[in-house]
Amino acid sequence: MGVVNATPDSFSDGGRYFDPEAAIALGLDLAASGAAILDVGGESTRPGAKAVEGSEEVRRTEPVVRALAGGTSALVSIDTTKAEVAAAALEAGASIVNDVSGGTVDPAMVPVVADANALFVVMHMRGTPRTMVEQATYHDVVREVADELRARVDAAISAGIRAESILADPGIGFAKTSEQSLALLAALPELAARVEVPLLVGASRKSFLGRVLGDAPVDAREEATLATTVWCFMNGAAVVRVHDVAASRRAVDLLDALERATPQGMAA
Ligand code: PMM
Repeated sequence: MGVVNATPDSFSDGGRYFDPEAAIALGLDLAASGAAILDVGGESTRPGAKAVEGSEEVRRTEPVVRALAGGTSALVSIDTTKAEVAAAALEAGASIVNDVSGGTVDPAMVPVVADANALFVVMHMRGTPRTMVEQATYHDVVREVADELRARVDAAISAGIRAESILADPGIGFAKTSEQSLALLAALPELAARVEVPLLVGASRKSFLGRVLGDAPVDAREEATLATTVWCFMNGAAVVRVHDVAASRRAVDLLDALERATPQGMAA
């Protein structure tokens, strides 16, 4: 899954793709680099980021979704917590709704996804991006995140979304300290077993990587991001959400070749 942020204040790309034409060009480039999914977002989820009106978020994302759904063979995902934004994107050709609140911010979200028969990414967070930092308190982060995620998955199923249409995401960096994010990544197989739906992981360029690397800035986190891609796929994740799709794609091609290798060294 390649990240297409149509926001003026994203932490990772500093609003470079705020202009819809630039966001569309980025999405086309990510698809050409091998992204199976393009995740279009119009509201920054940075800790403390300013809220955006639904109408403004639709204005930012809808033309980008329409162009990418029509212009690539990748699936298009809308990264939003608002049902109004999800509905506009689904109408414009999106087939996945990626909700960082797991359907908890807007009660109308799950019915919109169910009615459209869309895929739903249920991410784990506590509070909102404005309040999440002080809610990173856990006794057993893996067990608690798994239980809270599973509860959101169950709520989505009860409200009419098919279990086969749901992916769960531990929400790396969302109401998690760096140590808690690392603990969740280290325990991906256990998390997958507890949540019982395929996992999506978004670790790309996040601050816990900077912390591990001795306060490395965003533009010095690419190799560590690549290590998370390899780690996630070797530990049972179904999808990774990344900015540099070409690099992750090349790493995944190698993993695929290793998986196909025969003991005799014959071409499979
Ligand atoms: N991270 C961000 C935004 N949306 N969605 C999912 N499902 N998982 C994530 O980890 C996630 C997300 C924040 O990162 P960005 O500003 O680079 O988009």
